[in-house]
Amino acid sequence: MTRCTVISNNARSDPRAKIASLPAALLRLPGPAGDLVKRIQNYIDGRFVAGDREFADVNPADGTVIAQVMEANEVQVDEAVHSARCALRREWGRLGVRERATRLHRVADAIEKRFDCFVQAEIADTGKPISLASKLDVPRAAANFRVFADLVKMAGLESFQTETPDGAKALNYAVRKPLGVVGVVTPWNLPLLLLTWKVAPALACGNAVVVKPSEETPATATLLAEAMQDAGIPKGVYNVVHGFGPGSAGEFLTRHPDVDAVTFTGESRTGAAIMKAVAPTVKPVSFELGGKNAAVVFSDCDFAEAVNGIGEAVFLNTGQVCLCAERVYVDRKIFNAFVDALKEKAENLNSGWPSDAKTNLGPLISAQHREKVLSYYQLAREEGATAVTGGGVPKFGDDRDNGFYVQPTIYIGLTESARCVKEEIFGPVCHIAPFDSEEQAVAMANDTKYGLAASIWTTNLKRGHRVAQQMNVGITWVNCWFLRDLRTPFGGAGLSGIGREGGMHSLNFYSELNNICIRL
Ligand code: NAD
Ligand code: 6OD
Repeated sequence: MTRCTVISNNARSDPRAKIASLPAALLRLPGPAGDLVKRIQNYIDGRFVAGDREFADVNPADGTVIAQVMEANEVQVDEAVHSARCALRREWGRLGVRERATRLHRVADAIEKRFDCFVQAEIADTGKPISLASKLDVPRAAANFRVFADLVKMAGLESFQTETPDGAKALNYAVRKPLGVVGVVTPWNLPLLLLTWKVAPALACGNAVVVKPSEETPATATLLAEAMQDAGIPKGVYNVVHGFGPGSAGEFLTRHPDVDAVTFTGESRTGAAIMKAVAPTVKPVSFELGGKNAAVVFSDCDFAEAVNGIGEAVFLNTGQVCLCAERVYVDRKIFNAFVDALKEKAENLNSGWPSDAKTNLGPLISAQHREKVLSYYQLAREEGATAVTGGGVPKFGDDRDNGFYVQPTIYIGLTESARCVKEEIFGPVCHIAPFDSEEQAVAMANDTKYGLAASIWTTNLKRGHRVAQQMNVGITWVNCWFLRDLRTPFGGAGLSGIGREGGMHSLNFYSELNNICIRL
């Protein structure tokens, strides 16, 4: 653990405090009047730099402003892209795979050295429970670098001994080359995990990146710059530009003519806007988008395992995981028992302060997102749902009342065509519906324009395989959820995305293959 990044002006030892510290890298500038307001800066060509406008970084747990973020203007985004291009022509572009992999392991080491700073920065931005940030988000960031560093060293490539009908002989083999400058645009729900999930393979393949983290969660992307410096990643290889989407850094980056590829995680309609932006320059894209995921519970499931697993699948990260189950289909034979058990699970969640180790349900990310989720709670009532539990806003009697908490919520009684069953809500909420046959369950689960993930709960092995293979999604879990092996394909069908990342799929997206044919 490093203490290098701790400042004291806002530090509180109270476990209710949203944040004990923000890292020094985020604090290079004093406020206009020399005050101690924290400023989160851009990172361009190896330097932390201001922007000409600022916006507030808000604590979702109590609505206070924790920092000001320096928004990059169009010229700065251009400088970041230029700096990435130049880095490819210098040392980084000449490094062999082994040395690149060694440096990526050092990035993982540097993340682990700053483990507590990353955890604090992540919970400061998102309000997520410390238990989650320290078990999932930050360890996965380090793992992303280690896995892709090892993979790129091990990865083989195709080769063919060729004989043509007219007797010519040749050897064909492919070599892997970087794409060049990759634009990385990421969301706020798992900020560091999702950013490093893309940056690690991009760097492993020898690219340079310009990342545009979500305006809601700028801190860990900036702190990662400090880890990159520590690890000997040359200037220009990793750049961070802060800002919004349209008319701001997100748009400037994705329509920049000198960006060679765009990798994006976020809402489906943002993916559509980015697709338009990249069209004139025909850039490769990888899109990981929204979901309206189903969980299918058969009467032969291990009941306790299914209730626990679906409790996670619905409520983890306050339902703000693209893989979360918002539609739960349960065999009518166990429907009432299942609804009661999930209700009990929801009512036992602890909506505490993020820094409290016992908290397992944080706030939503923002006031605006809470408005959206609450509008679906209202819509569910209008569409005729029965709230089994929740449906409103908790009252705490302390500063959390100024934060963006909502109650964990379970609905029953909607028709399958209801908007609440069709549209992604992205909150701690699900609708549970009964089914009477396996065929009906499969049809209901597949009746969506999305196609990201599904989970199947059954102890019948044959049924597990049979149903899983009929799911029109990118990822199906059987008797588990969000259990990850980073070598496996990850992505979605339909509105849930374009392409697959993970393992070799990431290496294939972040590189160009050059096939060489040698006449023998
Ligand atoms: P969002 O699409 O609103 O924003 C994501 C990023 O895109 C942000 O950095 C934002 O500033 C930027 N952006 C917005 N408009 C842009 C534009 N026109 N041009 C360029 N950049 C633009 O998504 P969000 O609200 O941050 O995240 C929640 C959504 O992300 C949900 O729909 C969720 O399902 C999805 N998601 C998907 C996955 C996955 O792996 N499939 C993972 C996490 C989140
Ligand atoms: O685990 C991952 O690699 C991944 N991309 C998870 C996405 C979660 C969505 O919110």
